[in-house]
Amino acid sequence: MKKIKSIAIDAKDKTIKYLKKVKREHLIKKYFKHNVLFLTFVGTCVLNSTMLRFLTMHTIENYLAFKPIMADLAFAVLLGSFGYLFKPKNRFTYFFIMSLVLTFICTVNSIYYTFYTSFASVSMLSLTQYIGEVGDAVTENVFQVKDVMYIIGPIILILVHRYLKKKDYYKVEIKKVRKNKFVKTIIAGGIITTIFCLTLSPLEIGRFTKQWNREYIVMRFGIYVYQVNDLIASVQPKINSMFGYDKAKVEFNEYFKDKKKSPENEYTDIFKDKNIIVIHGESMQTNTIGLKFNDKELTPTLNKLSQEGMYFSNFYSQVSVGTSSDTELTYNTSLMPTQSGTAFVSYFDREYISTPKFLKKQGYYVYSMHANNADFWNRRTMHKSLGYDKFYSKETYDVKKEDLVGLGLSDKSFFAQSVQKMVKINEKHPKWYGLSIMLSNHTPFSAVDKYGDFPVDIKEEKTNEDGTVETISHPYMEGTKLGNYFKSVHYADEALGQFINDLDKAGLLENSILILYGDHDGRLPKKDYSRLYNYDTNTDKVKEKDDPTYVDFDYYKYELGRKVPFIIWSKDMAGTDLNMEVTDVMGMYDVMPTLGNMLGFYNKYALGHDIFDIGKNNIVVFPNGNFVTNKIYYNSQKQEYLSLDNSAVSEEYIKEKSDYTEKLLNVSNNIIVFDLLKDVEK
Ligand code: GP9
Ligand code: MN
Repeated sequence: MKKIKSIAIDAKDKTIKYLKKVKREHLIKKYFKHNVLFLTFVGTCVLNSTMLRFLTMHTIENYLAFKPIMADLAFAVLLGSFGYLFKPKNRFTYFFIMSLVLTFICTVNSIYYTFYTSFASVSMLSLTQYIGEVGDAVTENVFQVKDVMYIIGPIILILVHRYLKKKDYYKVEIKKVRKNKFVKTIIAGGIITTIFCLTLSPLEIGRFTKQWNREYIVMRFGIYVYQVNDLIASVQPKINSMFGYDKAKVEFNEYFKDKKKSPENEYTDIFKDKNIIVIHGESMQTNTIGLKFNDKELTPTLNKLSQEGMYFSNFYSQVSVGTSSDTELTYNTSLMPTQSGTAFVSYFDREYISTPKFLKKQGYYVYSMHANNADFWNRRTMHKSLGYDKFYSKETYDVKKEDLVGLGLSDKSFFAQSVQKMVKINEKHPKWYGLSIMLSNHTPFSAVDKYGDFPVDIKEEKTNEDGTVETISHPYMEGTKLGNYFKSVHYADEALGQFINDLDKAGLLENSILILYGDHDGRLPKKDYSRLYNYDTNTDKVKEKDDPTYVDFDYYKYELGRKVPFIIWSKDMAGTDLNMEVTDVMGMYDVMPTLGNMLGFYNKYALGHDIFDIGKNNIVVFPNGNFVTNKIYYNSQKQEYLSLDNSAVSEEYIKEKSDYTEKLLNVSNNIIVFDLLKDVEK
């Protein structure tokens, strides 16, 4: 202890001494004087990057952002430090080349942003169609001043270099001095990087690794760090697919060799040639269906659809880090999310056998609609890979400020504008299949003032001694994240209700089938669920654990509570044979085979099953290795399970299902990474 104390005092003394020396000997002034070129390089790099953010994302946040400036500074200092390894007379050449490269990055991104309201990705360069698009962008945009003004960086560098040359600045330096300067500078760069990293939140780190929201990353990390990160993310899938192809192909052939199309069942072709309206219900959960607060239904529209249609009440999404995009992948292809990265961002250029492609072959017009930036989750590119004829993204919607809720355009406005588009589609095309991706019910569910009035408290009527009646409110879920989620869901449900009404008014429900899925759960805190099920109005607290009515909302309850709705509905389904509840466990990967049977197509390489074929024997596997059947929920990390039908299962059962899960996840990943569907007969 004493030793540590003395080291600390020693370090403090040394720092004070050093700072005094800095002051006495004017070291800062001297540093600036002797490192003019390096500092000019760093300054112009930061200037260009700041200018790019300023000219692209016009929000006050961006003008004042401190984090990206710090990231740019760290990057420029680290890159610039290598300049000291060169002899002074050659140093300018190094800085100049680097400056040109960085200027090029700024210019390309500036042009790209004008067209796509996002930033460019190296991975896209492998797509010829992308090059075509950027080619157009360049020719149409080349004279815009804002795109070429980044040349100011190299110009300043040349001017400073000329001035320094005149002043005879470039003195000979021995190798040791150069190395010393390099080491000191790179250490300084490392210190800035460390400080920057310490300022990052887990959300920022998470988004940085996933790289799907490019604007967000540039806003926090600056353009240079974004581009380096993008380069690594783009190269990784290439490296992954370089090794192991032969083994993967053998396993793939083995897996599918005996697979045969199941015999027809009573649902075969029932929806053939119908128009299909698919709704991607952002963060919608099954446990909201039927829930009431103060006698008011939380989700009247979902309640109605589930009561009148085919309701799959034991349905799970199977997402990994790619959340919304993972569900879109699995829904459309019956493949699982990839083990590293996300299919939408890293493997967009693979061959996919998808529902849109099958329906196109049947003569359908196939579209998708989402009022968010087209590059979110790389949808602009990936929806093409999945076979959609057209993606109606934010660019095709009128996004008014007053219509914003949460991440972007409100679901109400999105749906209202979508109906207008659908009317036109319906006029032009004899049959169509379209996906509407909702947005408002998105974490963090904090736009409470926009969701409308839906109290999640408990109101109680109390009769006073004088006979008057007063209403008292117990806060219950008010002010909790789950409470806010409920308000948000209520809003989304109302939007959905309006959409269905508007479709009906426009005559678009007459020959149509509506399909709704929740894309994943709302990732809500466990403790909020505990409050939901254990609230004590007398204390305004969660009941004690020893209370006989206490519900232990444990790991399994949480996992099982992550179910999402899957509903197939049409205007005239109520009261028919199709109006039913399917309670067998089902996953997003079972949708393609189930719908395929109803719509008249078959994908041999689907990993899920037609639920009406497999029924109670189904298994839903999750990307983390967990699985759920009608009998058990299995936690693969802890290698333990929860029985769902109160019967014990044998070790062989667990082993067989675990092996199946592992194999399926492996084959699915290999299909995507090694592009194994490229050569199969479709
Ligand atoms: C983005 C939206 C949300 O456009 O679909 O994606 P998520 O965060 O749910 O993956
Ligand atoms: Mn989502």
